[in-house]
Amino acid sequence: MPQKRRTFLKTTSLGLSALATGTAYHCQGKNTAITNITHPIIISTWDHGMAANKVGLHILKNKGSALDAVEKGVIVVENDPAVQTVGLGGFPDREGIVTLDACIMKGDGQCGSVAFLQDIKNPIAVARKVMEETPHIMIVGSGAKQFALEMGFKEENLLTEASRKKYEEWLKTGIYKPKINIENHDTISTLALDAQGHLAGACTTSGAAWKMHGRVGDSPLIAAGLFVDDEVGAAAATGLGEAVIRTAGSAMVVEAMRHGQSPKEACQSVCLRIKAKHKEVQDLQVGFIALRKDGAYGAYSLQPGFTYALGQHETHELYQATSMF
Ligand code: SD4
Repeated sequence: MPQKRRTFLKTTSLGLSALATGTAYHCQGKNTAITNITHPIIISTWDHGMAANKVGLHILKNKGSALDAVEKGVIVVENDPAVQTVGLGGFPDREGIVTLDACIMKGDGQCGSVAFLQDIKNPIAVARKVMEETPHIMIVGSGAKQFALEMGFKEENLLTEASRKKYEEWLKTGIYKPKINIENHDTISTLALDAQGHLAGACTTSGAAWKMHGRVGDSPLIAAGLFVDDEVGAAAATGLGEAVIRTAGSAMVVEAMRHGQSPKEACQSVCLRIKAKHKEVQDLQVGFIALRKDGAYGAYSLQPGFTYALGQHETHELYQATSMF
C-alpha cells in the first residue's frame, strides 16, 4: 500500500481552487452559500479517493448535488472488495465479523448515520436513508440492519476470502496494536462543493481491523468523523477514531475555519490538539481533509503517508498531505 501511494503523488499543503474567483469569504456570515461557483470540487481521503472522486466529479459537472456526488463516490469504494478497510471485503473485528460505520451530512445540517452494521455492503446509502426517511440521525446494530432490509437493501456476506485469510493470520498472535496508515485503517471520507454552492460529506469504513466486537469509531459520528456547514466549510477525518472522538475533530476543523483559519491551518490546529491529548503519538495517525465554502481546500496529518485525492475541472490528482512528524 505505501508503495502504491507514492505513484502520481504531488506535494501540496493548501489549494485555492479557481472556482470562486471574485467571491468574498465572510467567516462569520449567515446564509452565505456562494452562488457563483463555476467549477465544483471534490476531495477524498487516501488513494482510493481517486475512484470516488471520478464518479463524484462527473455528477457535479452535470449539475448534480454535492450529496449525490459524495454518496455515489464512496459507494464505488464500498463495493470494491480489494479495499479491505471499507464496505465489502473490509477486515473483520476480533470475532471475525465485518461491522461497518458510516455517516453523511449536508451543509444545511441534515445528516444520517449507521454504526455496527452487518451484512449490508453500502452503509453510506443506509445512512442517507436514515437522514431522508426517518426522524432520527443515527441507527445502530441490528436496528440498522433491520431498517436497511426494510429499505430494500440486500443482505450479503461481507467477509471475503482475502480478508478471512488475513484475519486467520492475525489470530495466530491475536495482538491488537493499531498501526495506522500501514494495514488496518483507511476510511474513505469525501467532501464536495456543488455548482449551487452547497457542501456535503460522506464517511464510511469497516473501522479498525480486529477491533473489539461492538466497537464504534469516529467515522459514523457527526462532529467527529465528519462535519459540514454551508456557512463555513466541511471537514472529515481518518485515522484512529478514538483520538478523533476525543477532540470532536471534524467539527473543530470547521470551527477553526469559521474563525478565520485556512483549511490547512484548521486541520493542523486540530492535529496539534490531538497530539497534546496523547502521550504516545509514535504510532498514532490522524489525518483531516477540509474544504471551505469558497473552494479552498487543505489537509494535514500527524504521521507522514496520508494521501488525499482532489478532483476539479478536468483533472484528478493525488496529493501527499503535510504531516506533523
Ligand atoms: C476508525 N477512523 O474506525 C476509523 C478508521 C480510519 O483510516 O479512519 N482509518 O477508527
